[in-house]
Amino acid sequence: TVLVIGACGQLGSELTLALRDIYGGANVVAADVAPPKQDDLRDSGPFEHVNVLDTKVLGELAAKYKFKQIYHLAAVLSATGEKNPKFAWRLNMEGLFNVLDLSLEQQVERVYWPSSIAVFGPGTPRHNTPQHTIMDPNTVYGISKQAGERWCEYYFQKHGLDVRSLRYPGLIGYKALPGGGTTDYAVDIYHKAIEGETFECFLSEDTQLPMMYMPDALKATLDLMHAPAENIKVRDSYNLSAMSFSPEEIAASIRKYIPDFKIVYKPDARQQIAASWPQSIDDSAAQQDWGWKPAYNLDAMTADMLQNLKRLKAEQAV
Ligand code: VAH
Repeated sequence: TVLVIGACGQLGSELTLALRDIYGGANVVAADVAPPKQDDLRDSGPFEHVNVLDTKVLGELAAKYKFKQIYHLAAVLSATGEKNPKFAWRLNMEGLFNVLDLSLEQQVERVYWPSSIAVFGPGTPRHNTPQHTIMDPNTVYGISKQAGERWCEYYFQKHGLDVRSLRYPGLIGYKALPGGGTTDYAVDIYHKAIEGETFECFLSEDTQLPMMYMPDALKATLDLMHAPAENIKVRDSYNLSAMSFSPEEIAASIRKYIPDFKIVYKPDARQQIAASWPQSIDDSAAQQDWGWKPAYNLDAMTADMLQNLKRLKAEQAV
């Protein structure tokens, strides 16, 4: 059995469905602090109410289902974390410790835990950021991801736990609205575009950020987790990349499909967070160790996003 913690989030809701396609719905338990909103997620397999800070419930679930794999995705993201620093640190770190310790106790075979380009900071080389380089994150979220990477490598080296991790760029998908990320403007922009509304962007027009379309993020996660253990040379977290773009570039891509789309720029506190992150990432280690290769560029993502959002809008209109 597979456990997905944070299964109702932006990544979790799509990863749970992908895992259920592979392992069978009944064999993938979706766990979160709130039940699924999407029908396909709710109807495709078991759901359990889990707060990752509650070790008693985690232990009971592990005894009940005998998990072979755990995907621990629950976290407070960058922008929200700056509003609640102490809670973000507690949830992100204690949640990870609970999952790492549970996995050791229950002999879980493989654990997945997402890191982020947020582990990099103002002192990090911003172009083609190397796999091993300066990491001086200045958000609580980034600090928790940097510390979490160290602990994952520690549990692998000291206890032999097969825990694997990817430093995701900003993730964009049409199924679940994201919560509290600095890159989430790139999801909201598509929703506003199909509504024919002017988009108010909270980042400045030239803010280049590494980004990835959800199908690529799912492929990378599953390719990493299905690779033979001896191929996994990086045990803190792999750099991962697909594309980089700025708000004005994604707006231009949208205008290829919606010519009268309008955008205005009103940078807020999230501009400082974005300015501390890399503009592009060197993911050659992931390419070499487990054959990583993205499929979507900006225009392919825009075409797919707009087509699916329009379809969902039409379905909901009936
Ligand atoms: C965030 N979407 O914005 C997340 C991600 C690289 C960004 O970590 O916080």
